[in-house]
Amino acid sequence: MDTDDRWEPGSLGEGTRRFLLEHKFGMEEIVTKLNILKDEFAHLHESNPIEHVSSRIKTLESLEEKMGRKGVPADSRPSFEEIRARVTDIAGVRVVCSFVSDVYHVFDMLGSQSDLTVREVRDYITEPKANGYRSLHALIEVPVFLSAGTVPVLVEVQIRTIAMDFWASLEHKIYYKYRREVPQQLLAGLRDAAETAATLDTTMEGLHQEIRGLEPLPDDVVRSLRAGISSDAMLRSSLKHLADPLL
Ligand code: 0O2
Repeated sequence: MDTDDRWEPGSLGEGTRRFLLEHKFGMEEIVTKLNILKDEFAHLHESNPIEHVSSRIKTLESLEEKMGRKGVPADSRPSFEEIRARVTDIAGVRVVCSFVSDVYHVFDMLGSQSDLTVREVRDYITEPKANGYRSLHALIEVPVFLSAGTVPVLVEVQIRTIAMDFWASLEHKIYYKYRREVPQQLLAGLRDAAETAATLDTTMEGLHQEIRGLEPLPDDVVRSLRAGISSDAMLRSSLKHLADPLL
């Protein structure tokens, strides 16, 4: 095995560049697929299960830190195969949806595409982490077609609601601010906030299902929605109309 097949600590040698580029290409394939679905829903359907899509490749620093945590420290010069097997979120894509049912719908639409293989699913919605974290994680393998052949690349796709995303962003900031030593009081506050977010998701899902079973919304409500009125104001307005269509 030559040096190009092994990790060089803190360096962007040719092997490392190739390794990270492959992940970037895999990530871009998945993002394109999700954006196609998002556009299709925007143009051809009444509602869109995808609010937004974001993506990132781990930085060298963050990847080396996680390699250390996963038992393949950078200074042991692990092979790229070893790193790939232990660190599965080098390429990450995040999909934010309005409703919990949309999370599973998006997962089904992506996971059933014939060129993708779902390697693993971690459902932290059905079984939230002890700290309150909720999200659906899927490790998806995508073929990347390069000049020398096809490389299978693993991409971690995280699908969550707006409420789950709001919670996770704040928790992530707190976690790093306190360098993983978060005070007990804050941890308890975060767990409570996670419960509140889960309750909000359940309530919104119920209202959403109820509204979907009724007449289509009037044009002025749809226009307000497209203009970006908050979902809370939107729901109140829609419900007011549905309660009294002459209003
Ligand atoms: P970053 O900065 O987002 O890249 P783990 O050992 O749990 O860290 P593993 O085994 O890969 O990681 O499993 P998992 O559960 O799929 O976690 C991978 C990623 O999910 C994390 O990447 C986070 O993005 C997100 N995640 C998992 N658990 C939590 C959590 O409790 N809070 C928040 N805010 N995000 C979480 P990184 O590398 O930790 O971080």
